[in-house]
Amino acid sequence: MIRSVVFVVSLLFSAIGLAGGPTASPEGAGVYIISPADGDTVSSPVRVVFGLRGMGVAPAGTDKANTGHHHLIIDAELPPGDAPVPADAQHVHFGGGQTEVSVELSPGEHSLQLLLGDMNHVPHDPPVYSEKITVTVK
Ligand SMILES: [Cu+2]
Repeated sequence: MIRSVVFVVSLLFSAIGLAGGPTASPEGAGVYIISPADGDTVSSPVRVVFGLRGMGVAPAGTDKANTGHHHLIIDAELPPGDAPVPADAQHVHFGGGQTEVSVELSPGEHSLQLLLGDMNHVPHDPPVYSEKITVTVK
């Protein structure tokens, strides 16, 4: 049972090209969106609160094991795991070590997902990312 789960998870990683970068993440590390909840109807600007377990938040450029900074992926798939996270309207960096943001979103459905990056904005190995949630902006 466990073996088949591991197999499926590794298939998922390869399917979406997430190999991870040179910086290791510890076992049990996880990132998650505290607020809003999946399926919520919200008004813009939307306050998004980031949660992290098993690792610490550090500003970009900080060379410290088991730390990273948040990236909010908006209406996009996860980027490649072995390259710096793009910086654009759909890939927002929190290189200052921020753990929440107020983001302007147009009315309609939007997806939100968190991806942790190392000091060089590259995802860890294995990559640390949240479930993708969907919110509706009224
Ligand atoms: Cu970054």
